[in-house]
Amino acid sequence: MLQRKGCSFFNEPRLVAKKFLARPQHEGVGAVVRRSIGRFELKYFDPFLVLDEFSVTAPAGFPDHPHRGFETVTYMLQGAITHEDFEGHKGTIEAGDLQWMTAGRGIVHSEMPAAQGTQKGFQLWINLASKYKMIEPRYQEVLSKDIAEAEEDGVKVRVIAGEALGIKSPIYTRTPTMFLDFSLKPGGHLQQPIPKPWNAFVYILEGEGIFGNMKSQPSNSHHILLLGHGDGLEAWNKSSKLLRFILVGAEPLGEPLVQFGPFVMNTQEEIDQTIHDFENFANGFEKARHWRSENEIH
Ligand code: FJE
Ligand code: FE
Repeated sequence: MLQRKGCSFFNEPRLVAKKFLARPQHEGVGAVVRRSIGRFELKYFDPFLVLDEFSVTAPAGFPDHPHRGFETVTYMLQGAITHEDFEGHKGTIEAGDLQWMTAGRGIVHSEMPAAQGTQKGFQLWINLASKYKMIEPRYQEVLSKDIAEAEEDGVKVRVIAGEALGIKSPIYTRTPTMFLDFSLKPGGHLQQPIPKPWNAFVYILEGEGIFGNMKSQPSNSHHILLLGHGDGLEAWNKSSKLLRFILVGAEPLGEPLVQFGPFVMNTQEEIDQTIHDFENFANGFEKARHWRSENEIH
């Protein structure tokens, strides 16, 4: 049995079941994303629909587009993104900030660079259970300074969602989810519990790490590691540089999925209805009739 300091512990470390390199591809208008989940080899990792490590330089961006049936989580690494939606909700997500957007029945918005240079971050799309797909849209926004951090023995964590090193995030997740941003100094060793029934992955941002088993091959940046069965993750930084990665996990929904671009429902009928609603400005898309974002007007 592995025992961590404090009271959390686990018995069965998860091993790396699959590993992919996320290569750059074009999305939005002129933007580049490294898409790991959502590309054809890995269409869906229940409940995760898309994981993009994005890189956007003006005038590129993600102009006016809709969402229905899931949540988008935007976590900025560098620069800033301005967002604006059809209800008049707007703001800027800066480096280290988080936006957890529950699109529910419908959001139409734009996401564009707010600064010079390159804006970098993660966008994760998390599916909603059928009973929550048509809920009212909701935002949870946290500034970098308000994201809880903990550090212990060369392991630093920023707790975006869920709990780590005894710290809990205030983010409410409709689909139970953990999202942790770890930095391990050279020599750092991490043991992080993950609920057994959950699907979980690691995405490496910077440096080189060993995941799952001390004797496994090292993995480096822009790789996604899908974790196998177990109740926790062990990771080691045996290199001479900083290792930074995100660990994300969530309870799988186990529901049928029909996706048409930014609309994610359970059946083809619901997708047909969604396209009808969007084209006719109905059932949550009413405000799309007369709305254009500022960047589309100028
Ligand atoms: C979208 C294509 C897209 N990844 N990362 C089609 F690119 C998008 C989209 C994004 C996106 C936005 C940001 Cl800020 C960061 C992203 C894809 O907006 F919604 C559809 N439908
Ligand atoms: Fe969007």
